[in-house]
Amino acid sequence: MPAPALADEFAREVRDGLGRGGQKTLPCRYLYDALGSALFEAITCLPEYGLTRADARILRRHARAIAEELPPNVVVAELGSGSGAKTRPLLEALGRRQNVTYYPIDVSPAALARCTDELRAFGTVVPLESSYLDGLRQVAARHANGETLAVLFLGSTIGNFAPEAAVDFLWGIHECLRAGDFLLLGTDLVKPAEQLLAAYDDPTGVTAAFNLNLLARINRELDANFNLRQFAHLARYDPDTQRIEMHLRSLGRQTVRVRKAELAVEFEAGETIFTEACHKFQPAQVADMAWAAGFRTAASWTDCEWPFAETLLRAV
Ligand code: AVJ
Repeated sequence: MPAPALADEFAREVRDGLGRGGQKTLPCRYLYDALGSALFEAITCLPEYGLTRADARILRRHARAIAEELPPNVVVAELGSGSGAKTRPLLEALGRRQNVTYYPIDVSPAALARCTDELRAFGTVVPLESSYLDGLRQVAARHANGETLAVLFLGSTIGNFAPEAAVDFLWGIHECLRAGDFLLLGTDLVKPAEQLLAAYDDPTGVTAAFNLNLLARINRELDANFNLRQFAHLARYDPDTQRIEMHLRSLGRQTVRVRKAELAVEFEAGETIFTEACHKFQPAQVADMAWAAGFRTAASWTDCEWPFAETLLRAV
């Protein structure tokens, strides 16, 4: 008999991911509840995690050059704006020549409130509390003739998707655009494995806390009984797929109950839950991925201190 449908999407996805044979998984977007988002902000301050600083550095150093690539009638939408701090220099550069409308799209109302405060001095901020593509469809519906849309998808969040899913997602963005609209895509580039492992398994344990909080969230929201001390954070780098994998490893044999998912899960000692993949890119792979989704590269900027690329793509 098939399991009954669960009303709650989170419960359903937890049951799908943990209730199966083979590799157990959980979707990485559930890492970002209020505590998870705060822990991610802390990760961005870690000396070992250079990604966010590289992203911000490029946007700061090249804000004018990026603005010059965009036409004067541009409106800006950002997928997963967070606090908006990284975007500020670009809006400032655009704001010098025109009044810009900026649509931050985020699932977190707290992030949107901070972002609106941070950026309202530089343009008309219209926050949208929504998932990425739903939000972008709302922007597209308001998008007037004669305006050019520039979508920002920063921070290498695209790296969370498997390669095929990344192309599908970029197609999803493309469907909301017209020919001549832009996408500014941030991608973390391949770098030595030791550097990546340190970034995703920092000695202070902030990333471990970020990962373990996913189990704590399941305890809180789905009435589960994970003992967090019986799981350990694990980060590994697979050079073939060019990705960091984050897992939670069961320290012993144990059974965990997740009441709202109507689930009892058994773990062998050493068995893992795969919680997040962070793909790294060669510059040519970014262009290929974008090409496969209907975009052409208009310009790109890279950071040498922490290899990272900001690529401006044009929809065809
Ligand atoms: C927010 C998805 C870009 O992949 O580096 C940081 C998330 N996970 N440390 C990343 C993350 C562990 C981050 N992204």
